[in-house]
Amino acid sequence: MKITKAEVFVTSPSRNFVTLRIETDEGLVGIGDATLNGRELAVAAYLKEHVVQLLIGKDPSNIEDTWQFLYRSSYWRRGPVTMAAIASVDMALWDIKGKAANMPVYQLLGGASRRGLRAYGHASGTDIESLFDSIRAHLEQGYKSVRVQTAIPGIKAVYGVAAQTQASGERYDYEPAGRGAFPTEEDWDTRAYLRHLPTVFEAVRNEFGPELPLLHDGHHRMTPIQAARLGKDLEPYDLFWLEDCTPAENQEGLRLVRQHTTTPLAIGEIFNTIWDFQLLIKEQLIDYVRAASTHFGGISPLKKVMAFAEQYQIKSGFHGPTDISPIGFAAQLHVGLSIHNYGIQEYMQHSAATNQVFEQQMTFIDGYLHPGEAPGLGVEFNVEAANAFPYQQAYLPYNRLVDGTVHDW
Ligand code: GCO
Ligand code: MG
Repeated sequence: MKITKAEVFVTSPSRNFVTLRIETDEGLVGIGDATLNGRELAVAAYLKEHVVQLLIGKDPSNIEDTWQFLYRSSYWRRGPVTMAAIASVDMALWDIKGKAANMPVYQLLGGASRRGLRAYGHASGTDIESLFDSIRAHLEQGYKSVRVQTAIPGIKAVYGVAAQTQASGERYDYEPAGRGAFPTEEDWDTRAYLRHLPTVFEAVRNEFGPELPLLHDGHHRMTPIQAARLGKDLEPYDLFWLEDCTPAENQEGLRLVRQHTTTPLAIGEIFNTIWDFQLLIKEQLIDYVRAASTHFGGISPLKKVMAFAEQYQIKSGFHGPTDISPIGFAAQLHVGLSIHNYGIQEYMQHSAATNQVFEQQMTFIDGYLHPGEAPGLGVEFNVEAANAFPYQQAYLPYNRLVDGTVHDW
């Protein structure tokens, strides 16, 4: 089999997605996700200008060889743009291999290790009542685990808290990428956050009882000592995890956090390679691997990092916001279904328009996800529908402190 064509599509049904579509001389088509929220066109250009021509004539069966070739021949390696581009090739080749074998990708990865994948959704509220309503709405949809994000008194806009209306029609609880020519500015005050958050978790536990797994995303905004304090203060409320409690670059800071708290930690949504996890896994400084197939070089490296993590009883918690396209999402469902050390999957739900462009086989039944039994990844890319939604410039917001200093968002 040979690759005869590789095309890059940028489409914006509710939000921007970058898709690689590979054709073979045997008529099989494979698709991959290369979406990098807010920097989409850089990846599209990387693929169009530097990768697509290298694929023509190659045997699509050689997934590992193609991955190593793209990674090592580029010399510079790593980085979100490179790794999202390589991820899309990797996924498309797994898709083709599955279709050639007439099997879903999870079968090629070793078969199913469980019946379905436990998922968590994003509840949020501007006050306790609206937060409770949001948690109840998630429970009604079948979610058995819920991420809790809340407004903070005195702060105007906080990451993860739903806007009042969803102009985009996206079926999720907040819009992290605003369209327009400049990122929107939000404000931040860590001391106010540290004071307020434990009171919210106390209220949630009192209302919903001890069983419900609760998660929280600190979104890189604390120093290690602040994160240590928060982890300690949240211990009575038994979190499933505290995510991105410090900026991920400062890995040694996690040692300090660990010394002070038994709240489980999840990190890695902005990591690009297995090497980014080396210290954190080896020293058991985290409990959950937050990598996303799309930003981590695809299915092949995700399997490898989870095999490494398995030696240390560290589980998966793959990044699954709606800025991962349904292709990237399906890719990590296949990995999640096959590995032994599966933990949980973030699941925000794509919009109807997105589901028109990416026709998914994936199911969400009674709180559990399954990638389906279709050969390959189980997602069809509708080119005509994609072309009806042209790219629209969008940026993630950013934070400033009260005195104007830029802060992690
Ligand atoms: C999460 C993430 C996202 C990111 C988003 C940026 O835990 O789902 O933190 O909400 O902010 O993916 O594009
Ligand atoms: Mg996060």
